[in-house]
Formats: sequence, C-alpha cells, structure tokens
Amino acid sequence: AREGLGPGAVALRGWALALVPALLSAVDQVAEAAPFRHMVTPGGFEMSVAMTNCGAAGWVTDRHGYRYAADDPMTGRPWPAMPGVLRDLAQAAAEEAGYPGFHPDACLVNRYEPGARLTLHQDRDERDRGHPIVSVSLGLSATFQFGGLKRTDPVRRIPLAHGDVVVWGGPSRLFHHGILPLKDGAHPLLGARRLNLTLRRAL
Ligand code: MD3
Ligand code: FE
Repeated sequence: AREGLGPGAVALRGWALALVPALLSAVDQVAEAAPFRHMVTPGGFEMSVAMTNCGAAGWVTDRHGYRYAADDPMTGRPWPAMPGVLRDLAQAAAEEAGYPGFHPDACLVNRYEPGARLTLHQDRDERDRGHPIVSVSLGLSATFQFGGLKRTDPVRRIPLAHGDVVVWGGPSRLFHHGILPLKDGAHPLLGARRLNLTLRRAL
C-alpha cells in the first residue's frame, strides 16, 4: 500500500519485512569490512549516530566538510560492494513509488542507540538531486521530522517503524528532515537499536 508523505515522497509500510534476515546479514557483512564509526562534523562535533557505507561511493564528514568518497578513510580501502539485496530492494521500491530506472551507487548505514539523533538538515551532497533516495528502517521505531524547503517551514512528525521503506523524490527530495532522539526500548531482533539504510545515486 502506497502512502503519500509529501510531494514525491511515498511510504511503503512494512515493505522490507520479508527481507529482514537478508538485510541484517548484509549489514553485518558490510560492518565487518567497514566498521561503524562516529564521524566528526565540520564544526568539530562527533555525531551521535554511528555510520558506515557500501557501494562505489560512501558519505563521509570530517573537519574539512561533507562529501562522497570512494575509499573508507578509516581503513584506506574502497567501501565494500553494495550487496545485491540492497540494490534490488531499492530499485524495486523506487519503481513501486513511480521512479523506474533507479540504480543506487551509495548506501549509507546509520545506527542509532538510545539518545542518538539527527538534527534537521537537507541532503545536498549528491551530484544529481533529481534521483530519489530510498530509505529502509529496521529495529526500534523513530520519530522522523519532515519539514519543507526552508529551514523555518513547519515540521511534521512521522513514525518510521521496522520494515518501513520510504522513497523520497520530487520536491520532497530537498525538504529539511531529521530524527528525534531515539527512545530506549528493546526490539526482538535488534535490541536497543535502530538501523536506517539510505540508498542513493551519489555520483
Ligand atoms: C527526506 N537519515 O541519512 S531516513 C540521512 O533515519 C537521513 O537515518 C535519516 O536523513 C535516518 O541523510 C532519515 C529518511 C530520509 C532520508 C533521506 C532524505 C528522508 C529524506 C532525503 C531528502 C528528504
Ligand atoms: Fe538526510
């Protein structure tokens, strides 16, 4: 069932549930080669969300800024290849949402523990922001904040639960968004954790 969240943004609730075991083993495999780490923002703050990447390009931040890089700065090696289950899920979800021909080359994996948050921001580091972004939520539910083009636009709160897939395209692609501090809890599969995968066309 498609649920419109905003202009060009479509939620596919529970769409990834049947793939959860395959997705979790894909994330484990990625994290074995490229461990989760807390990156530093250009302003010098350590992010509360732990991150890793797979695919031809990975999103990184350090004192120099935000960018996509072919190599993991922690290991000096290329990011692990994008597992087929992630690529195929993203392509199928994008098509279901009305964006055929989506071929992601970057997957950012965000890991939240209780208290971790992502402040309101725009995603503008991708070369062609005409491509959608596909997000997959796993583990504890989070409260997603969804604003508008301007930082001061009103913000709605939308729950994102285990297995939810959301495709963010069209005007929504540039809307401000964030994640409120994760509440404590215990998910049957992931414990006190939330994982979010964002699949993108970065290059
Ligand atoms: C709306 N991640 O990685 S996923 C991010 O749950 C990010 O970890 C959040 O924001 C998370 O940049 C939110 C949903 C999401 C992802 C990208 C978007 C919503 C978006 C890009 C544009 C608009
Ligand atoms: Fe974002």
